[in-house]
Amino acid sequence: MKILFLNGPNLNLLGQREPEIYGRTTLAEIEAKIRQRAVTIGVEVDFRQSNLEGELVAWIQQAKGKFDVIVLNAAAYTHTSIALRDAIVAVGLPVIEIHISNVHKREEFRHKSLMAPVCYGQIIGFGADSYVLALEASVNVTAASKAP
Ligand code: CA2
Repeated sequence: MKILFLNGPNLNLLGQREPEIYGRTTLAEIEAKIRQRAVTIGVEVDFRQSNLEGELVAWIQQAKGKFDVIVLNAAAYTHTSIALRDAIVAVGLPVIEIHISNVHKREEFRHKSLMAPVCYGQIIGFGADSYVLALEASVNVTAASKAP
């Protein structure tokens, strides 16, 4: 089983600024934790970040036939990107939307996700653990879709 983790704009800055919102863990540290846990549960992971909408769209499109589940923190594109939403629909893979912060406790413009209606589910507000919870959830998503 292969899981693709995609991270959107500015998430490369994690751990460096706004620790009261996003914590002190860097994206590299999150990736290391995910890779460690993936070995334990016996799944393969790829972990990527881009500040470019088009690159994220391309990665979602290319995931078909290569990955079983996509875990997506689209960052600010969550609230704006019809292109990412269309790519999720086109790829036809289960996508788990995740956020580090609880977007519903924050500014109103973060309450709306254009991704949510086309995603399998959401994991929001658990800090860096949102990634670990999504990894665990990914295994169950595939298991459920293979059930008789
Ligand atoms: O809580 C999340 O995971 C978000 O996806 C993070 C996005 C934000 O636009 C979403 O509304 C919620 C922002 C990612 C930028 O991260 C930074 C980290 C450190 C310093 C500045 C930005």
